[in-house]
Amino acid sequence: MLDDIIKAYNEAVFETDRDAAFAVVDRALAQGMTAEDIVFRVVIPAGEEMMSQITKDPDANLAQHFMTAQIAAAVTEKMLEKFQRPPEIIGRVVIGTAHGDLHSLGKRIVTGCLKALMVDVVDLGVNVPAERFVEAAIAHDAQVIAISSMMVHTAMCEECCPKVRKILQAQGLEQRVKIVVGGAPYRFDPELYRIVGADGWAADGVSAGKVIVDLIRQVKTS
Ligand code: B12
Repeated sequence: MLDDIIKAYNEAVFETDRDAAFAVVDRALAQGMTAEDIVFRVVIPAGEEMMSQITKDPDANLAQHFMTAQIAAAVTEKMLEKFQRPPEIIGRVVIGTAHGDLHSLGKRIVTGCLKALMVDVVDLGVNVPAERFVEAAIAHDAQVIAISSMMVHTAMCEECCPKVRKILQAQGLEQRVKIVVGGAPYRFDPELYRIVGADGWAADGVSAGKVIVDLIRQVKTS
């Protein structure tokens, strides 16, 4: 049964057909599959499968990429209500697009992937000032600040990630809150994250999930 469900769910997300994906989930529940298995054995592997397809095919469709993450987030939210034990939330992230940057698609994909990994996400939107990132991280007790930049100047400008680092430093928060960055400029220069003062970066939504979960664990065990 699991194989059929995985196949049908993958087909639905590859077709960017949200209704079909939910129909597969309803069928799986009706056949006795648990909400936990749907998230961990169907939804998360489907995201990984999508990423590996995209990596192999440079012309892969942005709509498929985007919808996989959005469907994953929506299914996960629905399944959380049905978990037999309250879901164990791994940690919390505040995410936003850097000061001066209005690009939002990448951030939304990362958010979808994080929700499917049981990471609580506070989305601050686009064009977020450095101070707001830090205030929100403190207010929500988040372990990670995630900053998306699609333009070189919104990755590097003094008001962007470098300022978040300076505020954390000045307030003695560097062990309590880690910074992760992502977006096109970081893919062109994989060392750029160090230059802007981040603790990590990731090239796509699925690897963002892994990097962020590692940073959350680092904070929690320090
Ligand atoms: C769509 C788009 C727009 C849309 C944005 C719509 C929206 N709601 O997001 C609109 C039309 C509004 C737009 C506006 C502009 N844009 Co534009 N835009 C793009 C375009 C075509 C695609 C960006 C995108 O959505 N990619 C798809 C997503 C899924 O990919 P992604 O963001 O990289 O995200 C993935 C990873 O990077 C990573 N990731 C992303 N964020 C994060 C965060 C973290 C923490 C982590 C870990 C990972 C991570 O995971 C994501 C999912 O896998 C790019 C070109 C390109 N091919 O990249 C130009 C591009 C980014 N834009 C560009 C420019 C110049 C502009 C404008 C200045 C144009 C203008 N003259 O007005 C304005 C800027 C407005 C502003 N102040 O922000 C330039 C930037 C150039 C540069 N070197 O800096 C680009 C590169 C186009 C180009 N070749 O010139 N844009």
